[in-house]
Amino acid sequence: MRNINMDETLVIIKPDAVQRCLIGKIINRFEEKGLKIIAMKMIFVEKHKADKHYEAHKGKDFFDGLIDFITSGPVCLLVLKAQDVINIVRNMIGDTDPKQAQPGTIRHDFGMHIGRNLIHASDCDESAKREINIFFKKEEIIEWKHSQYSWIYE
Ligand code: IDP
Ligand code: MG
Repeated sequence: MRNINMDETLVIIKPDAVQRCLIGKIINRFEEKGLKIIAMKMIFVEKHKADKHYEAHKGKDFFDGLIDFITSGPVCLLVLKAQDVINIVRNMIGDTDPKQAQPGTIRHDFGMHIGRNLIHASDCDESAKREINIFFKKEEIIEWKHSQYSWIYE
């Protein structure tokens, strides 16, 4: 296996997916793909953290509903690490609107409505760093050697 540049992304399994008992199915997709989980926890998102996480959407008509939704029940947070992980995970979750998302994506396969789209994933490296920082302390990130790497990467 050559030396591979690894990126990190933040995933939030949102309150609708938790309530619908989809945590396992969603995490399973990431594990089967070959992505490494380097942090994971269940939390209630505090309002100030929700505001910070979604600050780019402040002022939009769906903002208040979005903050109510993301703070309405527990979420499951993951940090995933892999080569090109940000694009890979965005492709795996699919379009923001489950009605537009391609079959095989998480939002298509499990979702019906843009306001209940089950999952968040960072959209670029800058967002990933900012978002991971909102939800995880440095000591919560677990660096470990994935024993299958030589079977996942050339
Ligand atoms: P993304 O999650 O695919 O990156 P964004 O445009 O960044 O999509 O929007 C953030 C979140 O805001 C979406 O995942 C969804 O939960 C919510 N959202 C976006 N647009 C709408 C809308 O038109 N109605 C209700 N909720 C929306
Ligand atoms: Mg976004």
